Amino acid sequence: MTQLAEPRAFHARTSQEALRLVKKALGEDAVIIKSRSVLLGPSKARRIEILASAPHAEPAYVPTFKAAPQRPDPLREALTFNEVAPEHIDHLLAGAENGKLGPAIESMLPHLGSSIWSKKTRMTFVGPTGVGKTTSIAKLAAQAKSRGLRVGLVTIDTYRVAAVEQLSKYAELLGLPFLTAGSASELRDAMERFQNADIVFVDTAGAGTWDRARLEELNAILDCGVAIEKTLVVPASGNKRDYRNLLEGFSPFGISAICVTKVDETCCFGPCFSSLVEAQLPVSFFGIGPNVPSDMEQATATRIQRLISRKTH
Ligand SMILES: Nc1nc2c(ncn2[C@@H]2O[C@H](COP(=O)(O)OP(=O)(O)OP(=O)(O)O)[C@@H](O)[C@H]2O)c(=O)[nH]1
Ligand SMILES: [Mg+2]
Repeated sequence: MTQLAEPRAFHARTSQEALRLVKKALGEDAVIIKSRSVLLGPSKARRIEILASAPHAEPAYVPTFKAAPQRPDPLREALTFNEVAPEHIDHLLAGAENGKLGPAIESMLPHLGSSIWSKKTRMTFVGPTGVGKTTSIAKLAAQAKSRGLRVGLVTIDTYRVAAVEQLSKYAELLGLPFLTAGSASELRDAMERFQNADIVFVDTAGAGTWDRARLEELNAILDCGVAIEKTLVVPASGNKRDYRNLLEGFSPFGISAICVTKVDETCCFGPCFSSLVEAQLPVSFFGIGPNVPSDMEQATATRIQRLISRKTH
């Protein structure tokens, strides 16, 4: 039988860092009692607080009967079934409140569902081929228009005729102005022409992380002298290695947010969730189907809880 020592509080900017502090101070077997997000110090900086104890054996008491087998925790089983990383399962369960994982998820993923609807947003979607960059831009452009914002569309994916046609077709359907740009100076010109727009979306050609030349070319065009926020688009289905490779491959771009697409197509969201937690980047949107504009929603802890605690595929 084990007994817990007096709990101690650990603070850090991210849950990973806080967990590292816990393990360093109390060892690998440390028991996490609670995890939450707190405002610390005079600057009111947001920090993750983990309350943890070191277990230590109680030598005096030796049970003479066989301990009853522990009942399996259905929530732990569901999280395992959905392949959430074991350390994230512990963290989620430590922060669970009456089976609700929302606060724990929010403490693990900073700036979930961050809004882009403020004025003067200039953003581009980058990512591998076929992941849903153009469709996501069309969905968001339509939503922005319906909020009364002035929207401009640009594509720098000018190699493929079909790619230009795809976005120009959406622009026509949505009644939005559309420009193409094949170089940094053309992109700067396009941004100048759209200077009165509230939101400008820039579509890019898909690029695999192994294709360094293509990635560098893409980065060179986007480096046009106008600040453009870069959202990395990743599919909801994948394994941990694929995600790590993607995030590392695109990190030289200075990614400011992640949009997860094809959430409707995954039957195992755990690897995506755990990779997002490791990335510690704002997760802005979820693509939940192919329909424009309806199948795009701001990322929420509620949707994530549903995805990682499903009991059937
Ligand atoms: N089910 C589902 N399909 C999606 C979603 N987002 C995009 N798609 C589909 O995925 C396919 C590829 O979408 P695109 O937007 O052309 O992908 P892309 O990243 O722009 O592709 P490239 O420009 O070729 O790199 C299309 O058939 C879309 O309808 C989604 O959230 N769910
Ligand atoms: Mg595209």
